[in-house]
Amino acid sequence: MERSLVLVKPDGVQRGLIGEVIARFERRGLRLVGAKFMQVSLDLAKQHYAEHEGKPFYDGLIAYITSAPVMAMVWEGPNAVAAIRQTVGSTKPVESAPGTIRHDFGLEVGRNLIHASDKPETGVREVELWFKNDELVDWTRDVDRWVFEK
Ligand code: IDP
Ligand code: MG
Repeated sequence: MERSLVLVKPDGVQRGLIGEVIARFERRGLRLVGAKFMQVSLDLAKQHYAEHEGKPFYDGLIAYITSAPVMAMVWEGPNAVAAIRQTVGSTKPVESAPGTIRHDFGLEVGRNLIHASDKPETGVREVELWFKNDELVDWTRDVDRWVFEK
């Protein structure tokens, strides 16, 4: 089953949107596999955003993600990465479709509330980076057969 890392970033946590984000993914039919409320270390922030090192917004991005606690989660489902990115919206809130999280709650790219893995391979790498194996729960729901075709 495909998996994505999801972070409710510090602005989302400060604005009381953890429940809103969880509700949207639950409603979508995705299955929660792991969750932890945590302060992000500088080391983890740098590993997570390594691909952006050297870009003009990099220092601000590291300061943002380490500025206050985040809610880190793993969600799974068929096409979970694409489904979650769709619910999250585009990187820039003003380019996000109405109804997406970034559209409905955001204005600025540097305060875009949420992170989601961008490809299935990224999902695998990010889940490994953020969670130990024993922090992830393998489980099934009674409703799975009404959400998942196979
Ligand atoms: P994504 O979060 O939609 O995958 P990425 O391009 O991977 O977007 O960028 C990672 C994060 O870096 C964004 O979510 C946003 O917080 C921040 N970011 C990207 N571009 C800018 C920018 O131009 N200014 C400020 N922050 C940015
Ligand atoms: Mg990205």
